[in-house]
Amino acid sequence: MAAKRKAKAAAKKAAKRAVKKVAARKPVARKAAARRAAPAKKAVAKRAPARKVAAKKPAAKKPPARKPAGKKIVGKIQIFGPVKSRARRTYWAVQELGLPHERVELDMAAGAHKRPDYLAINPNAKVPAMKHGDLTLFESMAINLYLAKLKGGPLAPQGPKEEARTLQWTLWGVAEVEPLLMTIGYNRMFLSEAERKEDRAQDAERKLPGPLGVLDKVLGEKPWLVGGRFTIADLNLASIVSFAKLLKLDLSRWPHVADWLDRCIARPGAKVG
Ligand SMILES: N[C@@H](CCC(=O)N[C@@H](CS)C(=O)NCC(=O)O)C(=O)O
Repeated sequence: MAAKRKAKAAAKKAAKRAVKKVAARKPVARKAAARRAAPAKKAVAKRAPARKVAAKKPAAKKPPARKPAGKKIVGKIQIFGPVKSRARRTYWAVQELGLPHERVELDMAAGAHKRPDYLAINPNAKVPAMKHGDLTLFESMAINLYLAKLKGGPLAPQGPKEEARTLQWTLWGVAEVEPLLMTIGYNRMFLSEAERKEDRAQDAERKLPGPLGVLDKVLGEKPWLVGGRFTIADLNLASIVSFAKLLKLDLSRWPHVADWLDRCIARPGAKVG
């Protein structure tokens, strides 16, 4: 029995020692865990500033404010004509192209476009006209095509095929659409009541579905006239077709034309004031 008690007491002691050992190991385990955690903390501490630097980098590399792509222009560009005239389409072009320019808003009511200094620039006594270095130009569309080519970039035609298509739509607008809209405009708006002839306006309005139907079909197949992007061809033609809005003509019969026109004139560059 005594031997049994002795053995029991020895077992108890051994168990106590074992508990002590574990207890003693706990702080060690805690320390080890702390040590294991420490490098992690250090790594976090190390990574943190690295992350800060990484976050700063893109800010330092921030791209400059988006400028329209294209060549740098040398020499002063002057555009002659009031905003409420065909000069508006040229102001639209220079704004779209991001070209620095000077506006010379002639007082046409006072006959500024008939004075010798202006006639030296445009002998037709009409606006717009443009001066760039030793080049003087009249005809709004010629001016716009020159400016687009001068600047280059996405608004300008890329290659002979795009150039031909740009000319096609620009000349077509001037020849097929503008005279009809002008006839309506003169006979319903610009001429004095006594001079207006409503039958002329109606005749022009009857002819309008011809060209606008052609344009509607084309724009039903693609969003823009040339090269799948907004170009000077869209700007030139939209500047003509938008005259229909001023005349309050209903374009809903040509939904693709109406949609395209809205997209063109909603562009920030089209806001000429
Ligand atoms: N085809 C010319 C037409 C120019 C034109 O007729 N402009 C009008 C103003 S929109 C003008 O200057 N008219 C002279 C006048 O009213 O005396 C162009 O597109 O530049």
